[in-house]
Amino acid sequence: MKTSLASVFRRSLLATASALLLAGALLPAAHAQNKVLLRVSTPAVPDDWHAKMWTVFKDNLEKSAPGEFDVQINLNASLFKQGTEPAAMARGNLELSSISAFDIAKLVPDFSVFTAGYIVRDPDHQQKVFNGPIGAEMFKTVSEKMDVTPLSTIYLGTRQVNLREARNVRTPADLKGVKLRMPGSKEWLFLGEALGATATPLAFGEVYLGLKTGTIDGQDNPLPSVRAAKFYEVTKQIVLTSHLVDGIFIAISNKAWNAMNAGQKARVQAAAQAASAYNNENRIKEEGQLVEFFKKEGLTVTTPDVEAFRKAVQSTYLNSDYGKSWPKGLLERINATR
Ligand code: KDO
Repeated sequence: MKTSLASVFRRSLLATASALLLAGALLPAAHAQNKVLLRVSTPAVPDDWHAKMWTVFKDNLEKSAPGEFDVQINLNASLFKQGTEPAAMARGNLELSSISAFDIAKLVPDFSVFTAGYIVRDPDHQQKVFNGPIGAEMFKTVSEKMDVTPLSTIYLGTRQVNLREARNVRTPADLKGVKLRMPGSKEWLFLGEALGATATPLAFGEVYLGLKTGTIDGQDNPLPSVRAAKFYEVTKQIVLTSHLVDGIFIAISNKAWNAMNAGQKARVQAAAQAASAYNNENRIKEEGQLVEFFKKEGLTVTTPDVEAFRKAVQSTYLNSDYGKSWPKGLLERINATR
């Protein structure tokens, strides 16, 4: 059979075209595989700032390194249960989460100083402590003992007591017998007891129903989370105890961190800073406006004898095994940070 030059040319064009088509079809898959996978798990509800901040994180990375990272955000504790994220990260099953001082204190006992009430004064103090030498020392220990690296400090808000039925609360004695929900770990329960209540462990996702049905009498959380999780719909009072200026930390598993090159680390770090700035700015602003909102929703908002709470909580911690284990001078250094 005779083959004309034209038909050879046609055939080779066809071959090239189908090779290109095949490559085109395979390309997205190969591309996705080469992306750095960053799975996020958090119990935060979608409308809370520390949930929305993960979109800021993702967008920031998409801008600084288009197509380089695959950030997968899982809210509402849908991927890992609240409090189990650090173990999941250490095992390499999860790359990112926002972990609490209470999560850290389980493995780094010195960190329990940040679970104690009335230690950190305000959001500014919190940033200065964690972005200064104390934070640097502590985060180094966290990385060594927990196999996760903290990247930025998130202001979760100042925790207040939120009750199902209104009562006259002036001092810790007035919370006697109140079943106050706390997250499920002994460090959290200790804080609830220090406030004078009967601390009851429950995961964040179960609190709304617990308040609605009356299996708990109250819960403590920062006002923006009371709004975002709609706890105000099933409670009647907020007592402004301001007992804990709470912080969480965007942390990455060391497995994921150590696999990154210097440029990737810098971009992830910058994205974590952007997420933190977004959360902190919005949360602080909203926190200042929420008392009015809750009043409009029909809640009673009261201010107790905060000095009485401060004294009781501080002395409970100082006389406890927690307080006794804090390294000499740490509390003084935290207090002296301005
Ligand atoms: C909570 O369960 O009360 C708490 O506020 C504890 C925090 O450490 C953090 O886990 C937070 O819930 C969740 O992110 C939900 O807002």
